Amino acid sequence: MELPPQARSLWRDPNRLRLIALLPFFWFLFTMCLSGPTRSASEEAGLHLPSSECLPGASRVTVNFSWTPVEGAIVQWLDLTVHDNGFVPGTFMYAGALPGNSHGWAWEGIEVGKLHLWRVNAQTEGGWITSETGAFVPCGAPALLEPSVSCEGPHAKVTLRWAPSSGPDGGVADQWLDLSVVEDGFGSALTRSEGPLDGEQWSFDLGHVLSNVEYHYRINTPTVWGWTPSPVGALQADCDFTAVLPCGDVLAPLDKQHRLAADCEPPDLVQLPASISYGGPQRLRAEAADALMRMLREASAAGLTIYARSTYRSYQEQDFTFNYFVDQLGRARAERISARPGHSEHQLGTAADLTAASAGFQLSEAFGSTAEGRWLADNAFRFGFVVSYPRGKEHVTGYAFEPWHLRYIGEAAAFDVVATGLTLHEYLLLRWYQ
Ligand code: DAL
Ligand code: ZN
Repeated sequence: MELPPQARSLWRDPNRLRLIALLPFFWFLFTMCLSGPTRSASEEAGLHLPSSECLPGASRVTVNFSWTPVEGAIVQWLDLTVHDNGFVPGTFMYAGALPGNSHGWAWEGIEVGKLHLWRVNAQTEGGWITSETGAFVPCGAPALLEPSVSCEGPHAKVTLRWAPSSGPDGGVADQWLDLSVVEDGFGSALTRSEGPLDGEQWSFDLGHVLSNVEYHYRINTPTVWGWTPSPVGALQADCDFTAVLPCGDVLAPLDKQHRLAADCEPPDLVQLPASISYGGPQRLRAEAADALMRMLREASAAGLTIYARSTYRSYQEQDFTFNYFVDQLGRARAERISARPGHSEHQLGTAADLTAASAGFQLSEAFGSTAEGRWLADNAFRFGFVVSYPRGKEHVTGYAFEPWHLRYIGEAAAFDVVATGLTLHEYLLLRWYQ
């Protein structure tokens, strides 16, 4: 290509050539002057995800904003808008003028569940720099309300209720219900999760087998901070679907599935002699009282002094006893050592809790290792008594080992129990339903 004469001379001039070589550099300096530093505004004023405490049931929370301030900023303004209105002047809130080097601000009273946009403006020598825009939905954890439980025929129906946290559009946020039989066991294989739920309650059928199991539950809502759970609630359907046994039968298979009516009282209670009673007057049905006195007389002849410490207990007394243990030890432990009202052999008037000085007059496992406890384990059947809750049989009887608790069933039946090696519970059930 033929160059014009001037151009040709330009190309030949070494000084001009040097100038041309430097042109990209001049261009770079020029653009820098016009546009400022090449680092982006968001790098200058980097926003960090706001954090907020999730307050159950709260409609407003404090949100902590933080960012990286622009170097050399003179003053900064934090803009906040509830709707995506593009920060149109006059429609958004702001916190200012914040010091140039400030990098955080706690903003109180921000509404939960709504989409918020925010940004930081920094005034510098070179003008205003605006950060990128951040978005978040403040977290208000759902609050649990009182559940309702009803016992309908063979079913326990439970309705869990809660106050949901609201979603970005003011509606209900995504919610998941976690249900667990293990306290704090959410996330385990035993957790059942239902969702997404868009209401304020959820009903389910516990059936009757699980009606006496304690459940733990919570509502979980996803937000930009991750899952925000409600506090954990506990519930138990106290439905009694157990069979009612006739009153006054010595061989009634009383257990966790069979009970006596609340007004069932033995017809022939007699008071035991004070000499074998501990902790106040003790009463048993006449036949059982007679057998007990014979048994303790023979123990005494063998040099062992045994006392009756707790004998007949009415439905109301058992109600008090069971609830005392629930208060003291919690329901799960109470269920292992105490019968619910209507389910105790003590209401039959044929069960006696026995103890001795060697066990400190306590009803404890230690009694089983005393000479008196061992003698009873070996000899009680000869008088018609059986240890109802033997060691190592909790999975069968439903109760922990009680070496002190003996029930009178008559000599023939007691002999059968020993001969078969069954627990009293198994033996009586077999007899009852055969
Ligand atoms: N301690 C036994 C189980 C009762 O309460 O009858
Ligand atoms: Zn007892």
